[in-house]
Amino acid sequence: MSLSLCYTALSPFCRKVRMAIEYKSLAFTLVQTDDPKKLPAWNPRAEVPVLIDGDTVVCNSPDILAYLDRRFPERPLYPAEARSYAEVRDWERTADTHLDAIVTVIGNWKFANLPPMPAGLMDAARRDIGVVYDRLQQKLASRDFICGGIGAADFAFYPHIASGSALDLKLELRRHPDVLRWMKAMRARPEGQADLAAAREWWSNRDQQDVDTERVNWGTFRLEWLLANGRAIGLRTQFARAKCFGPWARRTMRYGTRV
Ligand SMILES: N[C@@H](CCC(=O)N[C@@H](CS)C(=O)NCC(=O)O)C(=O)O
Repeated sequence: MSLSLCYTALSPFCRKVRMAIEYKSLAFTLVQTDDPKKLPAWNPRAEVPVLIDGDTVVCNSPDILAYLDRRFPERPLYPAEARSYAEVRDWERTADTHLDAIVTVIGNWKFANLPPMPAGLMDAARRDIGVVYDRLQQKLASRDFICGGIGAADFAFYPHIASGSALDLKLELRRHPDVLRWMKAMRARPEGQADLAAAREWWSNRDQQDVDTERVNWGTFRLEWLLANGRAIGLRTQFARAKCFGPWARRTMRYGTRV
């Protein structure tokens, strides 16, 4: 039974999962859509990625990676040893929550029909992302991959940093030389090349993409970061007009249900 991945080339979470599947050399089909209504499997948060493996549907990228490791143990994404596993999860979670919050909130202004970006938000993004990049620089100064061997932490960080750079949240050559070295090495790998090609293809067909620019997925950590920086940008109105989306519309559905 082959795997299907519900995917969009712009989502860092989809890109992480795709890179992990390619790292494991697994056969898979891409179901590409930017419109959650077209997903062939139900994710109550109306989010991608979603992995379909026969009758099994897995949502949420760290859960997908953990599933892949159990189903296809070769070329593991997580170490078996407990402390090392906790360390990889810590870094992956930092990418999925903290880094994603900054990059996606800024990215929402590029893709969604929102009021003008509040003054100072870009500076706050640069300040906060700098702290994450400094930690990463310390880590990568003495190694090739974030937690030793390549794995979930690398595939989680790479797409966010690449997207951040396209949004003017760049690494600094003097401050983060080893993160830049690692980015270059990740991009040169087959998984990085496939990721780059997918992003280029998406952009070259921008006019035909089915992105809904009216509805925004703020997500928990993104909202937290926005509010921590004192910006509510009329969220109440956005929710009232159903411009924000999430699981609330179909509360009774279970994760992982086939449509
Ligand atoms: N925690 C989820 C986050 C997934 C997520 O936020 N996906 C976004 C794209 S980055 C999404 O599907 N948003 C709805 C949309 O783009 O239509 C994961 O790790 O998979």
